[in-house]
Amino acid sequence: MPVRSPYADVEIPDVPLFDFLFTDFGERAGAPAFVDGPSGAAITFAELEGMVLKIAAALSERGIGAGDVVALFAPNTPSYAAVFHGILRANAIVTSVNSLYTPGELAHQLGDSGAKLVFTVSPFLDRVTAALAEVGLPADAVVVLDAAEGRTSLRDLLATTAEPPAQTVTAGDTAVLPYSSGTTGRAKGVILTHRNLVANLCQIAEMGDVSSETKILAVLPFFHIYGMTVMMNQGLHRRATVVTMPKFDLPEFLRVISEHRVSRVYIAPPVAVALAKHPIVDQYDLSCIDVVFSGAAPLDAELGQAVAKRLNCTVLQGYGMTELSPVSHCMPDDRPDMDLNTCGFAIPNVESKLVDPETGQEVGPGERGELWVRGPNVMSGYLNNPEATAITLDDEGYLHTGDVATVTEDGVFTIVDRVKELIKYKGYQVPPAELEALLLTHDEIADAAVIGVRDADGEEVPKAFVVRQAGANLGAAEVMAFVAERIAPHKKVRVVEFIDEIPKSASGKILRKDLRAREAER
Ligand code: AYL
Repeated sequence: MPVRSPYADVEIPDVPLFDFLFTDFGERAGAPAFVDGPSGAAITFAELEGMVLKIAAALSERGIGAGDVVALFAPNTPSYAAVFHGILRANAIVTSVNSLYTPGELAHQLGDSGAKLVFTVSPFLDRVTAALAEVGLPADAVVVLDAAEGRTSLRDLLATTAEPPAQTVTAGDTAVLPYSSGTTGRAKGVILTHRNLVANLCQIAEMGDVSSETKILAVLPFFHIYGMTVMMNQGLHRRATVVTMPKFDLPEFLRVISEHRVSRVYIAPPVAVALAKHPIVDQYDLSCIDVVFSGAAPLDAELGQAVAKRLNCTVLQGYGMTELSPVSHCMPDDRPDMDLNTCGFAIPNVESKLVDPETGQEVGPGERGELWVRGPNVMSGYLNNPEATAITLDDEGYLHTGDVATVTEDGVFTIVDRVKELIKYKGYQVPPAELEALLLTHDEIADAAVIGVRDADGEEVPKAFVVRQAGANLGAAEVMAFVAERIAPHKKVRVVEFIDEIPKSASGKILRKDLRAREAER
């Protein structure tokens, strides 16, 4: 029997995201919706709505509308939110791009998603220009959020006198295309509809105490679904204030929390290490923090407890996946006592199953099984990739997560392992298939396989097993440098081992489990 959420189902309004979020701000209209952490510059809910409508009007004037994809390649700032919702309000689709991507990675996402226009910031223009040329898009298919000589800027769009277009999208239409490798292969566009995003906001509203009193810190990027839904859009939904930071830097992070009196901090586990252990933390008044919420990779429970004790706050953990919009399981605010090894309960409207991958049979409480999730937050599929969709979503609507979990009689889930290829470095996805394909382009590499291993600090890092071409004398440093020059820093190969042969199945698939077993014996 599937495990139903212990929470009562919530109603999911059948409306596009704009209609769901931008209604009746009431007393909050003049309150800050987004504050730029470094500078303190704020925009109110009413100002944000005004910007969204102008951006929609200007995009519509430029011929962007239903079905068009627009890329957003920028760090977290208040204007990120305005552009994001402006694109949706123009009836178009946002593909959010990792701001550390190289031109090649950006070009891949632009080409694959069919993006027509890129919003970015001036320091990223070199990479954007190279990527546009690579995919054959016009060099002027760019809008900068700040300002750059000879470039269309956000300010230009906001100056339009046109009216916003009629809203023609409906809840079932695609809203965003974030990229995820899922259980296998390279990064793919994850089709999330307006309904998916609205649903996840309604679902998480039942779990967390986020209100107009809350100040959310958004240092995790809005381009990733965690930042997009849980910080940017949840903040808007609950009429909270979201304080943005363009990048993580520990002293600046602590200063922004303290100065803006942030009450709710969303993190990935590596930040917990700093909060628990770094001496500098004591130099800041962090008494404003009520909740530190960790997701995106497994949190070490002792570390979580150390953070709770040091900051005198509640520490919570959630589980999610881009394909789940992203949250499916989390701890509620009113259970600060929960075991931090767990990910809490299935959120409202979510059904979960744990399935033995060998037998396909559902397992009972206490037993390990692959986590399958069904609910209104489950993606509709991968863009232009029916094969990947078919192996991930089954006929009954369950998404097969590739994560292994256990559940108690009370419905508390713990993630215990991962059976998919995916590696997570500091909470970011590293698809082994992408690194393997890249390694194979090196003249002196005959074959390669990549798996996740633990480094000395217990962090998961990508390790490449490399077979040299006959006669080649390539070294580990050269392999790492070759990869590092071509991909974003979080995907760097951090360990290399030369090997005679990559273990493969009869059908030619890399036997990652053999490589993992080999690692375990070391
Ligand atoms: P993606 N414990 C263990 N593994 C986790 C956890 C967790 N708490 N959360 C995410 N993962 C892993 O698409 C897991 O392998 O989305 C999962 O399949 O970048 C993969 O990360 C998904 O990676 C929230 C809000 C988590 C957001 C998220 C992060 C979504 C990350 C909980 O409440």
